[in-house]
Amino acid sequence: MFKNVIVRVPSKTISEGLTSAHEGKPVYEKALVQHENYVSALTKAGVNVTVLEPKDEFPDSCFVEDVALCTSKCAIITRPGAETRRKEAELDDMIEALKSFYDNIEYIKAPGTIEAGDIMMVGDHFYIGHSARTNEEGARQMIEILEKYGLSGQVVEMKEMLHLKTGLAYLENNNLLVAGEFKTAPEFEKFNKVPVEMDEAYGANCIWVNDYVLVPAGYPNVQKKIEDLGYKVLVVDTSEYRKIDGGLSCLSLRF
Ligand code: CIR
Repeated sequence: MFKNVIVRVPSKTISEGLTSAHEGKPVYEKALVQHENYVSALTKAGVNVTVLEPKDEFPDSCFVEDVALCTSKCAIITRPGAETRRKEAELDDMIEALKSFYDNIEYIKAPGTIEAGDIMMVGDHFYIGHSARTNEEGARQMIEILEKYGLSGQVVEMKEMLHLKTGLAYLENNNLLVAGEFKTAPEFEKFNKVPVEMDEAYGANCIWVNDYVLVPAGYPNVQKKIEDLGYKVLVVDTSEYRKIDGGLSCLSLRF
């Protein structure tokens, strides 16, 4: 069960966020409303939500998932691979918020880079995508830290997606949403794989929160598959975040 979530209100500069999508620029006012609805859905799922202030100097800073990994034993501050995002991991208010929940705070150091959107937690084990943002040294340091706390990690090679969790979502109870290259990845054979088709690939970025699953609006086949597994679904519109490659998981730290 998750008790706590940390989010950051999107900045006025969100339209300048990094993107590979060709879907136009996010509309700030709309992004704000969608963020409020996201927080409401999380609250409904029974977690306490800590809301951090926006940081206009960092257009992507609402994607707090990338700057820390929150485990049952420690929080690990990452070192983002995207240069424009690197200093997001040094923002005092985030580090203070994490210190209020955790006695143990660890840090990834140069030349390691890692964004926690590349890390999927399955119990005490963590799958780490080796992506354009997460390098071998970042993954090595992360696994070393995890092992220090009795946790474990393994690297997953990937080529197509921005982050590991762009195409994977663990819904607990062995259920794993899989899209694109991860459908056939040997690492995930042991799971009950729920395939997400190409035309709804963005819908693979769902989050499990205490028996609810938050699903992005506009992906009816994904939604139905999740409902058929017996989960209560909360649909949240993330259209403005999609324009800059962001989704439901990226917008929060859950622990
Ligand atoms: C970026 O490119 O870094 C942001 N525009 C999107 C980050 C999405 N984060 C995530 O998937 N964990």
